[in-house]
Amino acid sequence: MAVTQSSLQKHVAVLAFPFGSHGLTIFKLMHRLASASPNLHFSFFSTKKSNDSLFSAADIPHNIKPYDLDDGVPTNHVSTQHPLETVELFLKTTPENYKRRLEMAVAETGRHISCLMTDAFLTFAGEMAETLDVAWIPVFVAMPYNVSAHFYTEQIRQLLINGLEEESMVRIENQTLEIIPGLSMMKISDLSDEILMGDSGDSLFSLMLSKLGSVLPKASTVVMNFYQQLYSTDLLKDLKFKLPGLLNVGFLTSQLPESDADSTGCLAWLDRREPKSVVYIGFGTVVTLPQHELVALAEALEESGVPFLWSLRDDKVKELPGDFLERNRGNGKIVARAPQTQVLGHVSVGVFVTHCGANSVFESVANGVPMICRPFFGDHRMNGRVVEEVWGIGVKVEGLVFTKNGVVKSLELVFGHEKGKKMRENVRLLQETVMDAAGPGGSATRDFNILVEKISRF
Ligand SMILES: *[C@@H]1O[C@H](CO)[C@@H](O)[C@H](O)[C@H]1NC(C)=O
Ligand SMILES: *[C@@H]1O[C@H](CO)[C@@H](O)[C@H](O)[C@H]1NC(C)=O
Ligand SMILES: CC(=O)N[C@H]1CO[C@H](CO)[C@@H](O)[C@@H]1O
Repeated sequence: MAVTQSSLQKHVAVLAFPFGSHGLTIFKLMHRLASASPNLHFSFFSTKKSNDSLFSAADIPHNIKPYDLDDGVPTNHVSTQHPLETVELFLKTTPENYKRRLEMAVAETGRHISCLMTDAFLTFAGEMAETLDVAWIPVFVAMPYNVSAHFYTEQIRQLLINGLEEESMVRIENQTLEIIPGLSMMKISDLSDEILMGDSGDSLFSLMLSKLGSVLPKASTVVMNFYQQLYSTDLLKDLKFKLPGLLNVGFLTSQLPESDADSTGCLAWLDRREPKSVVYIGFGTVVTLPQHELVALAEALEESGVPFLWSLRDDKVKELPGDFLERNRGNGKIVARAPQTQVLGHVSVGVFVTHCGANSVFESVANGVPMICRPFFGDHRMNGRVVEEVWGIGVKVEGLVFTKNGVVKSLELVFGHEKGKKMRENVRLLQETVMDAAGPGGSATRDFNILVEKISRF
């Protein structure tokens, strides 16, 4: 592309939602865009904590500059460990914290913002873009099934209210969402508390998400961390109708990092195992397993005798049964943090025990690894439903909590049963689909190139 004066002036502001793997996801997208568009300037806004981990890699393109946001946590604050606590504190400071830093970036670079690319959860960004008179590009990092539930929140709540009048809550939980395009396989109990609570909940997070359905259609371009081929027909049709500027650029976090350093020794350990024999266990950064489930999981691993690689923080390792580590040294490895994409890409890994966060599911699919799901909150239950019933590439643990017997059964199913064989076959086919779509000439590559083109014109 020829360097023109106008493209030299462009300044893309990227606003991260700095929780879970949201920050990493939009960072990865920006990284690819910045490499593809060396003449554009990118300013990235996230908290210091998030910036520190994202910008520690060596290969940051020269045209990206990070800015630290106020995280809203008061000094001397005593944490309650609730996963939404820091989110709420952060949201209290928005959008002013973003606005202050945006002004700083404009002053520093001498360039006006040319477009605002943000995590789609930051629903206030639509208005910010309007004020700045620039295009807004929301990036949705969870599954499209999740966005659909936010388009039909009113209908879902009505369904719940009608149901409650006639039946008890226990019966309602199994009611399916047939009336919602693309969600017929979901049950009421799969939905998140944010949706079910309605406006009665006073959380800023719920309030922000409740605006998704009304603000997203105002954006001329909406980016999904997903592949067009992986939608059900109904879901894609409905979302394309609501969001005509939908671009499916593919999974953003599943690409392997440049460095192949193995500081934890996980990969060398995996090298010594049989192909597809190892259970990999990892619950991301937000989920904490209660101790009784941790113990049940450990006992199940020991009982079934399968080799395991467990990503577990040091403070949780202390909660394991007495000499568990000693007894299982030959068969298992525990590390504080495993390099997940590389681990899932290793031939020895046969199954992933996961909370079913969207990026974990995507990384598993991209590497053709079936899953055992233990959903916790947010979109996990919906994702688990997709994994088990829509794609047929995994199983949820019995009762949705870890018990020794439940885990042993799930492991037997995946490794020994005819159903497990079918899951591996299904996930291999999905992996191929994803590789084609991400390859040269694939649909995700095409949509990414459209995005590159758009941001240089806005
Ligand atoms: C809902 O479905 C689950 C799983 O199929 C079942 O165990 C449970 O008994 C059902 N609940 C009711 C009230 O029918
Ligand atoms: C969509 O995902 C987010 C992130 O996990 C969650 O907070 C939200 O409640 C989900 N929505 C639904 C309907 O599950
Ligand atoms: C503004 C800024 O650069 N903030 C942090 C982002 O990440 C880098 C690299 O780790 C840190 O040094 C900065 O403090």
